Amino acid sequence: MPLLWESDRVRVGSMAQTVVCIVMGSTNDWPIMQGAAEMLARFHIPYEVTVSSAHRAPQRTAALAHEAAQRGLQVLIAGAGGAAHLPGVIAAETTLPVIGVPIDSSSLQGLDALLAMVQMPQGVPVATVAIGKAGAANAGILAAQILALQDPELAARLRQYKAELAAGVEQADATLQAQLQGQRDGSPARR
Ligand code: RP5
Repeated sequence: MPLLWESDRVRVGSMAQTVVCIVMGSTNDWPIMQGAAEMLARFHIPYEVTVSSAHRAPQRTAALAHEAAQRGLQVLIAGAGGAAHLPGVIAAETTLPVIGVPIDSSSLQGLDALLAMVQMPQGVPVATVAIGKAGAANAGILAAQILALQDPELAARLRQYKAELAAGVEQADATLQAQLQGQRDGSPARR
């Protein structure tokens, strides 16, 4: 029997097994949630993307959560805005780790979604990241870090990413120091 959501999910990645599912409450969340997808792609993690809604499609959401583990998924990333129950409802139906991304799609700029996700009751955690784009990217990184516990090659790619972050700061500081030196010398610094 096909899964409720089999028909319209999108799979990306070259490895045999899709291990992360990105779920979002609306296709309108995709411009933000794309940040999670980009991070997963950067770390060569096969993922799939689908839309579901705790409120508009509760049965579809429950089926997604129920079937995730048996389909081989290992981490679920759920983004939603407003009264954002999507990650919490998914977390209620699975023992897989669930990462929640609050989307700033309402008049409260995502504060509503953040509180809905982070204030889960004891027993049903949602690993809630920052509101919006930074949070979506961090969700992808966090998923990679969870998967890297069992994958040394992925762990190495994460170490390389950290090294690139550090190198970026070194480069930014070098540029700043050159600019400041140029100001002190009374001449514009060359980049
Ligand atoms: C939430 O409601 C979605 O995650 C979205 O952020 C928000 C608005 O959805 P649309 O009305 O734009 O589809 O369920």
